[in-house]
Amino acid sequence: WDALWSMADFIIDGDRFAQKAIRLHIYHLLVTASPHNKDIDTGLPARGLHGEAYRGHIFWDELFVLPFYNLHFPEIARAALMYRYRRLDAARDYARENGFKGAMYPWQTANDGYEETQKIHYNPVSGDWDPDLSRKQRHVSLAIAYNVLNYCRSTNDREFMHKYGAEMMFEIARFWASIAQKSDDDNRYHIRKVMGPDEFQEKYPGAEEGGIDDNAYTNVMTSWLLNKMIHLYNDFDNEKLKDIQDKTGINDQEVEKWKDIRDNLYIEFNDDGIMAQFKGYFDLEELDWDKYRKKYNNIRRMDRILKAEGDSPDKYKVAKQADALMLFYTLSPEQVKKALNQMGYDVGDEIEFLKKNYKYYTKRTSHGSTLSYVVHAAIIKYMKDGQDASNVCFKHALESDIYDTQGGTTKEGIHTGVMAGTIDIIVESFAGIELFKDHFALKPSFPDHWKHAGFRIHHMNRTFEFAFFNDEFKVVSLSEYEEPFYINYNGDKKELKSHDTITFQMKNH
Ligand code: IFM
Repeated sequence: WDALWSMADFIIDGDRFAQKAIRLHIYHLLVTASPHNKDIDTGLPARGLHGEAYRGHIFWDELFVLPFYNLHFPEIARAALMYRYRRLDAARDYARENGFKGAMYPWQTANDGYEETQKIHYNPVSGDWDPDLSRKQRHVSLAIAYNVLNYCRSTNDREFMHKYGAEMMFEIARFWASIAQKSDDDNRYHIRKVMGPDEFQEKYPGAEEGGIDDNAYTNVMTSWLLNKMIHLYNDFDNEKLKDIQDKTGINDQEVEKWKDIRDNLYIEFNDDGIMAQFKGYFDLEELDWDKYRKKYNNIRRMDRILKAEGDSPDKYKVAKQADALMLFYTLSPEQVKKALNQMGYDVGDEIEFLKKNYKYYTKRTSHGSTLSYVVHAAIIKYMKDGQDASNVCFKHALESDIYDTQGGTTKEGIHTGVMAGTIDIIVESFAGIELFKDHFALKPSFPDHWKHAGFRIHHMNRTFEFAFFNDEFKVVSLSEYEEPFYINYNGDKKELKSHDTITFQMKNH
C-alpha cells in the first residue's frame, strides 16, 4: 500500500472534504485495478469490485477511468486495453452479425467479449420492467480508439501501438465507415439508429425501433477518428504499413474513401448555432422542469418518473447526462471547431460556441448519471469566470459515492468513472496540465479556498511531482533522463533537468 500511495496520493490543503473524497476515490480505484492485476485478463468494471451492480460489466466508462491509470500506473491502462484487444475478434463478429464491417465493440462486455447488455430494465418508481435499448450506444467503440491514442500519447508505448493498438483502431474506424451511409438527398453521410451517451433518448417518440440518427457526439468523434487514422496510415513506414495491411486487409482505396466520410458527416444546427444532440432533437417538446421539481424530491432519474407516469423521455428535451457537451470533454474547443470545419461547418469562435451549447444543454440535463457532473466540471474550465460553476459541479461529483447521492446505488457498487474523473479534473482542469512529448503546458486555476495541492504523475516513462501553492508552483523531476524536457507556464518555458526542481511564481492561482 505504501508503494501504491506514494505514486497515487493527492494532497489537498484547505478543503478537508475534497481531500477525504479524493483519497476514498484513489483507494477504490486501486482495489479495482492495481499493478497486482496487470497480468490478469480483466477490464475495468464501471462499478468497481465492491458490489454486484451491472454484474461487473465493462462499459465505455474506461474513457473516464483510464486517464488516472495512464498517469499513475500505465501498466494497468495497458492491461485494460489488452482486455479489449483480446476481444477484437468478438467485436468483429458483432459488427458482421449487425451487417457492418470492422469491429463493433458491445456496449456491455464481460468474459468472452460478446454483448451482455440487458434487454429489460427495472423501474423502481413504477415497479415495472421496461424495454432497455441501451445496447445501441455504439459510441463505446469510439471510446476504445480514443483510449488507445491517449495511452500511447502519455506513455509513448510504440510496441503496444504497433502490435495491438493500431489494429484495434483501424478495425474500429472501418466499422464507423461502414455504418455511415451517404444520402443522395443532401450528399452527406448519416449514422442512423444509434444512441448517444444520453441514455434517456433511446428512440424517436412513438417509434418501434431503437436508436436515433446523427448523434452529434458520435458523428464528430467519428470524423475526428477517421482523420487520425488517415494520418496514421499515411505516416506509417513501409514495414508498419505492410504489417497493418496483413492484419486487417486495409488498403489505399479504403482509406481514401474515409476522407469523403470524414468531410461529409452530417450535424444538425438550429438558427442560434446550437448543435442538435441528434437529428430532429429540436422538434421534441420542452419539459416542464418546475412541475417535476415541485412534485418529486429528486428528479435526476426523469426517465423513470416519466415512464411511471405513462409518459416517455423520448418525447422531451431532457438528458440524463452530457451528450453533445461530451465533445468538449474528449476534445478541446479548438479540436471540436477543427473537426466541425473539416465536416464543412463553420461555428465561429470556439469558446462562444462552447458557451452557447453549454447554456442550452445544461438547462435540459437532469444529471441522472454520476458521469454528468464530471463532464460539466471539466469543460467549464474553458469559459472565463467559470471557476465557481466548475467548483459546484466538482463538489457534486465528489459527493456521488461518499453520500450515495443516487439514493441507494453505491451499496450496489461504487462508480469508477466519477471516482477517476474527479481526480482527472484536479490534474487537467485545476492544475491545467496539458501533456506533450517534450513538455507540460500549465494553466493552474484552483478553487480559491485550496491552499495547496500536491501529486505525482508519470509521463513518457518519467515521474514528476507537482506542488501548487497560492502564489507559486514547483515541478520536481524524479527520473533519470537525457532528452530535454520543458515546463511551459503562460509562455514562460523552462527546461526541467533530470532530478531537478523548477519553481514558477503565479499571477492568479
Ligand atoms: O456507462 C454508463 C452510462 O454512461 C450511464 N449509465 C451507467 C453506465 C455505467 O456506468
